[in-house]
Amino acid sequence: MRPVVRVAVAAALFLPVALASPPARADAPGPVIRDAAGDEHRLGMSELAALPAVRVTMPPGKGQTAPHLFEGPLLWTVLSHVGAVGGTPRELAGRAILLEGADQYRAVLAVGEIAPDFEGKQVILAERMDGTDIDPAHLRVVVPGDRRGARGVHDLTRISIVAVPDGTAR
Ligand SMILES: Nc1nc2c(c(=O)[nH]1)N[C@H]1C(S)=C(S)[C@@H](COP(=O)(O)O)O[C@H]1N2
Ligand SMILES: [Mo]
Repeated sequence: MRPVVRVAVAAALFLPVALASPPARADAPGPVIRDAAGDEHRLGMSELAALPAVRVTMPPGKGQTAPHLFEGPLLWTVLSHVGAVGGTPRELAGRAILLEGADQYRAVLAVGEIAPDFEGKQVILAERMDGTDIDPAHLRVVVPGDRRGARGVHDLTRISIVAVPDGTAR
Protein backbone atom coordinates (compact mmCIF):
# COMPACT_ATOMS: atom_id res chain seq x y z
CA MET A 1 0.00 0.00 0.00
CA ARG A 2 1.33 3.48 -0.82
CA PRO A 3 2.10 5.53 2.33
CA VAL A 4 -0.52 8.16 1.50
CA VAL A 5 -3.17 5.45 1.08
CA ARG A 6 -2.03 3.85 4.33
CA VAL A 7 -2.51 7.15 6.16
CA ALA A 8 -5.95 7.56 4.62
CA VAL A 9 -6.96 4.05 5.68
CA ALA A 10 -5.63 4.63 9.21
CA ALA A 11 -7.54 7.91 9.46
CA ALA A 12 -10.75 6.26 8.22
CA LEU A 13 -10.36 3.54 10.85
CA PHE A 14 -9.41 5.73 13.81
CA LEU A 15 -11.41 8.89 13.25
CA PRO A 16 -14.75 7.28 14.21
CA VAL A 17 -13.11 5.83 17.33
CA ALA A 18 -11.66 9.23 18.26
CA LEU A 19 -15.05 10.86 17.75
CA ALA A 20 -16.88 8.16 19.68
CA SER A 21 -14.76 8.25 22.83
CA PRO A 22 -15.37 9.35 25.45
CA PRO A 23 -19.15 9.09 25.01
CA ALA A 24 -20.79 12.49 25.24
CA ARG A 25 -22.51 13.13 28.56
CA ALA A 26 -25.67 14.11 26.68
CA ASP A 27 -25.88 10.63 25.10
CA ALA A 28 -25.46 8.74 28.36
CA PRO A 29 -28.50 6.96 29.75
CA GLY A 30 -30.00 8.14 33.01
CA PRO A 31 -32.08 6.10 35.44
CA VAL A 32 -35.04 3.97 34.37
CA ILE A 33 -38.39 5.24 35.62
CA ARG A 34 -41.18 2.73 36.19
CA ASP A 35 -44.67 4.20 36.50
CA ALA A 36 -47.57 2.89 38.59
CA ALA A 37 -48.84 0.83 35.61
CA GLY A 38 -45.44 -0.88 35.27
CA ASP A 39 -44.43 0.92 32.07
CA GLU A 40 -40.74 1.86 31.92
CA HIS A 41 -39.20 5.07 30.63
CA ARG A 42 -35.44 5.41 30.09
CA LEU A 43 -34.44 8.97 30.85
CA GLY A 44 -31.51 10.35 28.80
CA MET A 45 -28.98 12.77 30.31
CA SER A 46 -29.80 15.45 27.72
CA GLU A 47 -33.47 15.12 28.67
CA LEU A 48 -32.53 15.52 32.32
CA ALA A 49 -30.31 18.53 31.61
CA ALA A 50 -33.18 20.25 29.75
CA LEU A 51 -35.42 20.24 32.86
CA PRO A 52 -35.27 23.35 35.07
CA ALA A 53 -32.67 22.87 37.82
CA VAL A 54 -33.14 23.68 41.50
CA ARG A 55 -30.36 24.26 44.06
CA VAL A 56 -30.28 22.46 47.38
CA THR A 57 -27.64 23.03 50.06
CA MET A 58 -27.04 20.14 52.42
CA PRO A 59 -25.24 20.49 55.75
CA PRO A 60 -21.81 18.84 56.06
CA GLY A 61 -21.90 15.07 56.55
CA LYS A 62 -20.06 13.25 59.34
CA GLY A 63 -16.40 14.25 59.35
CA GLN A 64 -17.01 17.05 56.83
CA THR A 65 -16.76 20.77 57.49
CA ALA A 66 -18.34 22.42 54.45
CA PRO A 67 -21.94 22.17 53.23
CA HIS A 68 -22.56 20.74 49.74
CA LEU A 69 -24.44 22.46 46.94
CA PHE A 70 -26.48 20.10 44.76
CA GLU A 71 -28.24 21.09 41.54
CA GLY A 72 -30.77 19.25 39.41
CA PRO A 73 -34.45 19.02 38.58
CA LEU A 74 -37.01 18.31 41.26
CA LEU A 75 -37.76 14.59 41.45
CA TRP A 76 -41.40 15.62 40.98
CA THR A 77 -40.51 17.40 37.71
CA VAL A 78 -38.67 14.31 36.45
CA LEU A 79 -41.56 11.99 37.33
CA SER A 80 -44.13 14.38 35.82
CA HIS A 81 -42.01 14.71 32.67
CA VAL A 82 -42.41 11.00 31.92
CA GLY A 83 -46.04 10.92 33.10
CA ALA A 84 -45.33 8.73 36.13
CA VAL A 85 -47.27 10.67 38.77
CA GLY A 86 -50.75 11.08 37.33
CA GLY A 87 -53.78 10.17 39.41
CA THR A 88 -56.22 11.54 41.92
CA PRO A 89 -54.98 12.86 45.28
CA ARG A 90 -56.44 9.71 46.89
CA GLU A 91 -54.40 7.51 44.52
CA LEU A 92 -51.20 9.52 45.00
CA ALA A 93 -51.63 9.37 48.80
CA GLY A 94 -51.19 5.58 48.72
CA ARG A 95 -48.13 5.42 46.49
CA ALA A 96 -44.43 5.23 47.28
CA ILE A 97 -41.30 6.07 45.30
CA LEU A 98 -38.76 3.26 45.37
CA LEU A 99 -35.20 4.45 44.70
CA GLU A 100 -32.66 1.80 43.72
CA GLY A 101 -28.87 1.97 43.33
CA ALA A 102 -26.53 -0.07 41.14
CA ASP A 103 -25.57 -2.01 44.29
CA GLN A 104 -29.27 -2.96 44.92
CA TYR A 105 -29.42 -0.43 47.76
CA ARG A 106 -33.03 0.68 48.24
CA ALA A 107 -34.81 3.58 49.91
CA VAL A 108 -38.38 4.86 49.73
CA LEU A 109 -40.10 8.21 49.77
CA ALA A 110 -43.86 8.77 49.79
CA VAL A 111 -45.30 10.44 46.68
CA GLY A 112 -47.04 12.82 49.14
CA GLU A 113 -43.66 14.08 50.39
CA ILE A 114 -42.80 15.59 47.02
CA ALA A 115 -46.19 16.21 45.37
CA PRO A 116 -46.72 20.01 45.17
CA ASP A 117 -50.32 19.58 46.42
CA PHE A 118 -49.06 17.75 49.51
CA GLU A 119 -45.73 18.47 51.27
CA GLY A 120 -43.94 19.65 48.13
CA LYS A 121 -40.50 18.90 49.56
CA GLN A 122 -37.66 19.97 47.27
CA VAL A 123 -36.19 16.52 46.67
CA ILE A 124 -33.93 16.69 43.61
CA LEU A 125 -32.29 14.33 41.18
CA ALA A 126 -28.81 15.85 41.42
CA GLU A 127 -26.76 16.29 38.24
CA ARG A 128 -24.11 18.54 39.83
CA MET A 129 -22.38 18.62 43.20
CA ASP A 130 -20.44 21.71 44.26
CA GLY A 131 -20.52 22.97 40.68
CA THR A 132 -19.12 19.78 39.11
CA ASP A 133 -21.12 17.41 36.90
CA ILE A 134 -21.88 14.09 38.57
CA ASP A 135 -20.98 11.12 36.37
CA PRO A 136 -24.22 9.72 34.84
CA ALA A 137 -23.51 6.37 36.54
CA HIS A 138 -23.40 8.06 39.95
CA LEU A 139 -26.48 10.31 39.91
CA ARG A 140 -27.99 10.79 43.34
CA VAL A 141 -31.21 11.80 45.00
CA VAL A 142 -30.90 14.60 47.57
CA VAL A 143 -33.52 14.73 50.34
CA PRO A 144 -33.45 18.09 52.11
CA GLY A 145 -34.41 17.93 55.77
CA ASP A 146 -33.19 14.36 56.29
CA ARG A 147 -30.69 14.32 59.17
CA ARG A 148 -29.13 11.08 57.92
CA GLY A 149 -27.95 10.31 54.39
CA ALA A 150 -29.62 6.91 54.00
CA ARG A 151 -32.37 8.06 51.61
CA GLY A 152 -29.90 9.92 49.40
CA VAL A 153 -29.50 7.00 47.01
CA HIS A 154 -26.45 7.38 44.76
CA ASP A 155 -25.46 5.38 41.68
CA LEU A 156 -29.19 5.63 40.99
CA THR A 157 -30.38 3.11 38.39
CA ARG A 158 -34.16 2.92 38.85
CA ILE A 159 -37.05 4.97 40.24
CA SER A 160 -40.35 3.12 40.61
CA ILE A 161 -43.79 4.36 41.60
CA VAL A 162 -45.30 1.58 43.64
CA ALA A 163 -48.78 1.12 45.08
CA VAL A 164 -48.50 0.24 48.76
CA PRO A 165 -50.16 -3.10 49.62
CA ASP A 166 -52.74 -3.30 52.39
CA GLY A 167 -51.46 -3.92 55.91
CA THR A 168 -52.34 -7.61 55.92
CA ALA A 169 -50.21 -8.46 52.85
CA ARG A 170 -47.21 -10.70 53.52
N1 LIG B 1 -26.49 3.18 46.10
C1 LIG B 1 -26.30 3.49 47.39
N2 LIG B 1 -26.71 4.69 47.84
C2 LIG B 1 -26.53 4.99 49.14
C3 LIG B 1 -25.95 4.09 50.06
C4 LIG B 1 -25.53 2.85 49.54
O1 LIG B 1 -24.99 1.97 50.26
N3 LIG B 1 -25.72 2.58 48.21
N4 LIG B 1 -25.78 4.45 51.38
C5 LIG B 1 -26.61 5.55 51.89
C6 LIG B 1 -26.14 6.06 53.17
S1 LIG B 1 -26.52 5.14 54.54
C7 LIG B 1 -25.47 7.25 53.27
S2 LIG B 1 -25.04 7.90 54.79
C8 LIG B 1 -25.11 8.03 52.07
C9 LIG B 1 -23.62 8.31 52.04
O2 LIG B 1 -23.33 9.08 50.91
P1 LIG B 1 -21.85 9.60 50.68
O3 LIG B 1 -21.00 8.38 50.55
O4 LIG B 1 -21.89 10.41 49.46
O5 LIG B 1 -21.52 10.40 51.89
O6 LIG B 1 -25.46 7.37 50.85
C10 LIG B 1 -26.69 6.71 50.90
N5 LIG B 1 -26.95 6.23 49.58
MO1 LIG C 1 -25.69 6.28 56.36
